[in-house]
Amino acid sequence: MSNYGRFLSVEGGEGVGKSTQIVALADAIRKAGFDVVITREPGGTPGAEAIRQLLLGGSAERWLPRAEALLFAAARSDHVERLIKPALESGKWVISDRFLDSSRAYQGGGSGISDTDILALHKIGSMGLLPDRTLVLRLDTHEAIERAAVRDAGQADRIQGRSTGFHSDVDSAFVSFAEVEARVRLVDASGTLQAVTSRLLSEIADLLVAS
Ligand code: T5A
Repeated sequence: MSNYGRFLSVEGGEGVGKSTQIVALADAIRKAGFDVVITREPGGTPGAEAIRQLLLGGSAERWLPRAEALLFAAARSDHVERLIKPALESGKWVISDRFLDSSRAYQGGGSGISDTDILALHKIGSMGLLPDRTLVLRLDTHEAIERAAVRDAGQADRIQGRSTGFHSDVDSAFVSFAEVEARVRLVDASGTLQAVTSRLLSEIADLLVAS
């Protein structure tokens, strides 16, 4: 393997523990001797963080699905060109809290934009960059809502606040990606923090050994 870094994305529904687990995952990868950059979507660079404010704030009807998909793709383009690619090229591991598969699941599975169109936007905006591994955390919807509600004191953003049916379509989309794409792994997010971290680590063990 060259000194090109590894790219991981962590995906899943709201409140399943992505941000919490990414910190633990990064600690374990650093202990194995690698530099790790943690980032998030939408966001990660000043331009993409500005687009994040447009996407997550305001009324539920602020954006229709096509405009929303374009804004996520524009934010991702800036994120990939200015942060993710340079970090990988300098040999660092990058862990992104959400990436392309969130657009495929939310704007695709949840809002009806075709997967072909989402992937076309990704090719234009981000040169089609895919993670080496995508870890999808899955948790019973009620438990996830409870975790997020405790953390946010009931203040949902404009996408988080959509219907249970929408979030269930999002989850089904993530499952369908794992059925056909080997890089996508479903990981049970229930139980203790440590139990979830060790499940995640076992899904990237081969990448750690090969690097
Ligand atoms: N979106 C994003 C799209 O529609 N299209 C796209 O292309 C992209 C990139 C982003 C929103 O944008 C949408 C998806 C989202 O709706 P966000 O604010 O970045 O939103 O938030 P989310 O990514 O949805 O994630 P959350 O912040 O809601 O939740 P996390 O990160 O999954 O969960 P976390 O780690 O904050 O944990 C939630 C709570 O649970 C506790 C934590 O301490 C925390 O309080 N917890 C546990 N409790 C018990 N046991 C465990 N094992 C626990 N693990 C965590």
